[in-house]
Parts: sequence; C-alpha cells; structure tokens
Amino acid sequence: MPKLDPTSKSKAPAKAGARNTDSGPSNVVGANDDPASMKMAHTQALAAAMPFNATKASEHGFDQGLNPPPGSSATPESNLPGGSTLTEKNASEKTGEPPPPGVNAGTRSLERVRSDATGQMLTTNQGVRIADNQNSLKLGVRGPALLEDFILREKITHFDHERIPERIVHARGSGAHGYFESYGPLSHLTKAAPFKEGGKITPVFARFSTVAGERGSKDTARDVRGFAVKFYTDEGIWDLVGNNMPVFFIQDAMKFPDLVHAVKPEPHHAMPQAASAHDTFWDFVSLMPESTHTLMWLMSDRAIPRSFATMQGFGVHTYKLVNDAGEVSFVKFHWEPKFGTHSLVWDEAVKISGADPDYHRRDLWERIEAGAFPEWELGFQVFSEEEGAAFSFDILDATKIVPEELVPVQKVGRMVLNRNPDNFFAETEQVAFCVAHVVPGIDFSNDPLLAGRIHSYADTQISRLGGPNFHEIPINAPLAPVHNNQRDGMHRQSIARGRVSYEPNSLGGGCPFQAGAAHGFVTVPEKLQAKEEQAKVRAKPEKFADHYTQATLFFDSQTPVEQAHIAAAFRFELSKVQVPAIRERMVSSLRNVCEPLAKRVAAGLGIKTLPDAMPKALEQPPTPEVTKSPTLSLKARPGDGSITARKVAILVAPGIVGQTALDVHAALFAEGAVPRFVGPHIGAIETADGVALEADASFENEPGFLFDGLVLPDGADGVDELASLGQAMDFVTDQYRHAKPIMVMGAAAMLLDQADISVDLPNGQADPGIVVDDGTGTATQTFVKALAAHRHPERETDPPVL
Ligand code: HDE
Repeated sequence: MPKLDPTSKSKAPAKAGARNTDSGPSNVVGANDDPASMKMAHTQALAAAMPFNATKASEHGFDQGLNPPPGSSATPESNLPGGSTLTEKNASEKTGEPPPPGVNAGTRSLERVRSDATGQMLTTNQGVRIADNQNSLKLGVRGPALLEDFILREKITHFDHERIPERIVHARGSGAHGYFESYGPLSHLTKAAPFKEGGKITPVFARFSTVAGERGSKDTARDVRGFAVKFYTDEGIWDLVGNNMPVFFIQDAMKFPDLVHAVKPEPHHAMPQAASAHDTFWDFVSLMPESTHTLMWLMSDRAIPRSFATMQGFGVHTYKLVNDAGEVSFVKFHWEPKFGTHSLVWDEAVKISGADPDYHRRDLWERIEAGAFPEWELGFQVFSEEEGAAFSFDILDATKIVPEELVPVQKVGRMVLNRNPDNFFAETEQVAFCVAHVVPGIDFSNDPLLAGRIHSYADTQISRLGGPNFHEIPINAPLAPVHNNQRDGMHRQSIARGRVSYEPNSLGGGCPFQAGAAHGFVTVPEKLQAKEEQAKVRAKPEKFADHYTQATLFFDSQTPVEQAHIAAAFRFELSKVQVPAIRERMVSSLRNVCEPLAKRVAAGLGIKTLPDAMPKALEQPPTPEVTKSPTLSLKARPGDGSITARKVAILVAPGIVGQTALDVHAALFAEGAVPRFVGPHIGAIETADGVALEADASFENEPGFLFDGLVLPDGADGVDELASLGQAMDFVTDQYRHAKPIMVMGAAAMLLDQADISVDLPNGQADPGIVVDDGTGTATQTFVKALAAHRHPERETDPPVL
C-alpha cells in the first residue's frame, strides 16, 4: 500500500474516507498514489457512466420480449471497482496469481482436478503425511484407543459418508468420454453450437443405464436403456437425455411417479429387483393402454441389448430447432450405432445376469480400452409445424414415433466414445444430466411429458448431489464461461470477485450483463391460436387417445423371429403375475394390437377362452400413413459387417491340436474379435502337437453364454476329454440354443453329435451358423461371416429342444 503523500493535503479527506466501509467521502477525488481512493474514484466514474437503467424500457411488450437487447454495461478505468479487496494483489502460493480478466477458472478442463498418487506419500485430507496407516493410536499396545487419534477419526468419518443417494430411476449405468463431430454446417436448421460447421468437434460424456434396477442390479435385465449425452458446447451444456427406445409408457408427467412406483420392487417385500415381471407393473400398464406401444418395444429384444454399443438411441420427444433467422423446425433425435443393433436372447440374458451382472459395463469399458470405440451417427428427422399438424398422430405424444417412411432420418454427425473415466464415482455417478440444459438453437416442444422432465432433473440433483451447486462438480461444469449473480449454497466452489451479486448494477459496470437476443437463449415465441389452447385445462388432445395403431405398426414391422420373441416375453412376464385378472386384462388389451399375438400369449398362459378385447378410448382412429416400417426391426441395422469386439471361445483340453487352435485365434484377433482359450482350468494345456498353449479362462469362470461365438478344436484326445465334461457340453448347448455361430474343426464333430446338434436346420437346409472345417482353408473366413451376422435364429424352436 503506498504511503499517503502528506503534500497532497487537499485529497486527504477523500483518502481517509476511502478507508471507511461504513460511509465514504462526501466528495471523491482520486489520488493516483492511493489505491483506496482510486478505487473509490473509479467506482464513482463507473456508476456515473450509467445514470439510469437503459434497458428498462425493453422489458415491456410482446415484440420486445422476442428480441431482448444486450444489457447496458460500462467499462471501468481499472480493475479496482470489480475487485472484492485491495489486498488481492498480495499473492501467495495458495491464492495464486489472478487469472486474466473475465475468467471463471472453474470451467476449465478436468485436468484441474485430476490427482495422481504415483510415487507420493500417504497424507490426511489436510495434507499431513501419515506415518503409520496400520494402527490406531492407543494407550499402550493393548489399548484403549484414544479419542485424540485425528487420523483414524478423519479416515472413518469420511468412510461413513462415502455413499450418496442413487438415482431414483436409471440408478444402474456406465459412462464414457468422447466427442461429437459435425458433418457439415446446419445453419439453415439450427444455430446450435455443435452444428455450426463441418468437422467441428464438441466434447461429450455419455451414460447408459437400465431404468428400474437399483445401483447394484444386473445389467441384462429386461428394461428400457437410458442413453444420455452431455455436450460440452462452446455455448454451454446441451444434454440430450434419451432412451434406446423412441417411445415412452405415459403421455403426461403427472403419471411418472405412478409408473415408476409400479415397476420398482413392490413396497411390501421389495421384490423383484430390476424386473417388470410382477403384478404391480402389469396392473398399472394394463390399465394405461397408452403404454401398449412401449410395451411392444419392452417385450422385444431391444430390451436386452448385446452391448450399449449396439443400441439405437432416441430423444423420444419432439424438440425444436431454431436457426439464426428465428425459423423453427420440429425435430426427433436418433442415434444410429456403427456396430449395428444386436441383442441377447432371453435365456442368455438370464444366465449372464448370474455369471456377470456387469456384462454391459464390462463390455463398454473393454471396447474403449481395446480401441474398438463405440460410435453412433446422430440423425435428425425434421418436419415443419404444418407437416406435424397433418400427421395422423400427435407429435407431442411421447407414445408415438414419426415413421422413417414419413420423415427420413438425415445424418448430421457422429459420436465416438474414446476415453474411459478415471473414476466411476467422480464422473459417472456424479454426472447430472438435465433435460432443461439446452443451448441457443434447440428448444422444447409442448410435449406434456417433456414439461415435467424440464423440472425434474435439476430438482433431483439437489438431494442426490447435496445442494444447488452440483453444476460446479467438475464433470458437470461447462467449458463455456459461467458468470451470474447466483451465490452461496452448500459446497460452493467458485470464489466470485467483487461486491456485486445483483443486476441491474452500476457498481460492477452492469456486469455480468444480459446477452440479448443476438447471443443469448431466447425461447421460441409461440402464438396460441386454437380456442381450446386459450384456457387452463387438465386434459389431453384427441389424437392422444389412439393407443394401438402404432403398437400394431411396431409388431407388424418385426421379422417372424422378433415377433416370436415378443410373444414369448409377454408370456414370461405375465406368467410371473400372480393375479389372473391382470393377465387377462393384458391379453384383452393385446387383442387390440394383433389377434394372433393375443392368442399366442393366451395359449402360453393357459387362458382357454380369450377375454373380450379391451374397449378403446378411440374406436375409429385416423388411418395411419404407414402400416409397415421395416426400419423398426433390429435386423434393419446389421452394422458395419465387422466382428469388432465380439468375444469368441476356443475350447481347449489336453490332447487338442494346438497349432490349429492358435491359427484360428490369430485370424480372429486380426479381424478385431477377442478370442479366448477356454479350458477345464486356466493355465498350461498339453497339446497333441506339443505346441505351448495357455487357457485364459475356464468353463467355470467364463461359461459359454458370455461368448458371441464358439470354436471347437481338432484333436481326438482333447475332444474326448471335452465330451466327458458336463460344463464343456453345456457350453456347446448354450451356444447352439442362443443361436450363436459354432465352428467345428476335425475330430470336434463328435461334440456336436454328443450334444445332439444337427448341422442342418429344422427345415433341412444347412445351418449357416455352424461352420464345419472341411480342410479347404476357407472355414475361418466363413466363420467370421457367420459371426458378423451375430445370430442364426433360424434354428430356434419354442420351447427349445436342446
Ligand atoms: Fe427420466 N429421470 N424422467 N426419462 N431419465 C431421470 O434424473 C423423469 C423420461 C432418462 O444417466 C432422473 O438424474 C421424469 C423419458 C435417462 O444420469 C429424474 C419423467 C426419458 C435418465 C428423471 C422422465 C428419460 C433419466 C433420475 C417423466 C427418455 C438417466 C436421476 C416426465 C427420453 C440419466 C436423474 C443419467 C433420469 C425424471 C421420463 C430418460 C428423476 C419426471 C421419457 C436416460 O430426474
């Protein structure tokens, strides 16, 4: 602090006044040698530059509301007025050097908070090195333990509070970092930051989840999967919080707690976990016929994906795109997986849930670590308000799709997930997606389900993440600058400089000032025209009453195998329902979707006489534009034809021919698959040709249903050994039953015989999923093709014969 200049006597009162915080000098005269009075003088000049609130007039009237101006601001003569304290320049190692003006250091990359203990000593949370991490402090070696032991107490206290509430829905999940790359400028459609130019990269964090199960529940439950993507755009966070199915069970947020209570474990005994196959779920949905379309998806194989990387994603609701000129289009968001849409079969999903409850988490992690990065293209279905109004269904109804035959999907970019999190809790558990996080260029439709979501997501974080500052948790912090007048709250991290935390202000030169229409988010204006839109009412639009047309569309668009799986899933789920009236009610509802389906399900449930079809809310629904949409079948997206990341078991036992097994292994690995030698035990296996070979998995620790394909090796003694082992034969049977490809080499043909497996399909044709090595050298490539096709369901029978 400069000393007072005794010669500048005339400024002394001002200087002295500037040292008081309860009142100031009556007349501010700046003295260049005195920071306090300079601050006072510069603040006075800044405040005087804003003699009135220049934007006040713009707050009034409809047209002004559409086009708010930027807030008025004034630039201070120095950085003194914006500072909290004159002592800020007294830097220490802790306070650091000031960042450049206008910077909020809390929004920088995650590197600012990553920690690395490599080569470091253990410390307390206060950074005090811990000499002994084995013993608590005791009076003598036999105790008693002392209250003074601050090291033990800190450690235990922290441990006691390690858990946070799990998500009320979507508790079980897994996530990864990556990027979104825009294919080209989309300025004619939207001004949203990620789409501004071709090749533009926006960092993302994606999380996939099941809905109903608790945080520790199995991955392969029959359930909808969450598909949430956080875009860290340069204009703020955009969260596209979607699912792997394009429709939802209910039409109005009012029913969401009811739906979730119905599907979650029943309240009296808290069972079943992560399952919809119980009374309360089917009681609710059978009384809510608008659920029927989503039930068709839920009973389809979409609900038991092979991998997060092989699921489609959907924004579900209709959103709006807005361009620079303020023109609005409606949009549905789609994610299309590069590796195709592939699913499990139910028997397989059930078995996997026991052997590897982390199946999907593991798969996502392993793919990324192996460099087989999951990838999706983002697609837009764009239509105008007029087009939307003319559709036979309501675009605000989340139980309806817009068929791709009606509005094609245009690909606008791709998302690649190329980095696993460092820490599951800090990133995947603490990430807070929020439907209300949109950026200029994207806006909401009036979907009443969406409206409830806009509220819910921020609200839930307040109890889950412990207060209103969850946006400051590093994974949630935007990369775009954050400046506002929100202050305080639990766990506040940012240290706001200055005395101003309100707007309008002149003491901070009006800052942070409102961005105005040119830069800021302006909600799309919407004029309500129809009479029924001009009064408050609790009701739904008429078109929402068509509950069945699109359920039928979905079912009719599936392949016969998919239809059979849907029927079997209804049969299974409803067979778990204890109250017959609920089963029958559901069958009566299915009669409105498809009579043969209802009959098939009824037969499976032992219902001899079909109940009457459920009365419809809308007896004469409008004629649909599309009655078959092949893109709704999983088969429509086979993927890139590769076998990237597919797991293949090569069975081994003492006496197999080692070299051929190694050759197949090498060939599969070269194609991007992950082959493993699986034997009666891990470790060295003696081969017939003396080639060194190690089994990396055993029949016990990695059973057959965890693999996408199976190779049975040559070598008579080895094959005999395998044939004598029940677990090895289960391996073979499961692969066959789950319609997966099997390659048979030389002597191993005997294993098929022993398992009663025919190389021909029930219709007499050759089973394309069983590749017998005929010695011509082409078998491995044929097997690779069979593996790329993923499954060979032509061999399936219901019930399975094997
Ligand atoms: Fe959610 N949903 N949801 N939801 N949802 C949550 O937010 C909610 C809905 C979805 O990986 C919660 O942070 C309401 C549809 C995903 O962290 C909560 C309604 C769709 C995730 C919530 C819906 C979703 C959530 C629980 C009806 C597909 C996981 C924890 C009005 C478009 C995000 C949380 C993640 C999570 C509320 C319906 C997708 C409670 C009120 C429709 C992917 O806020």
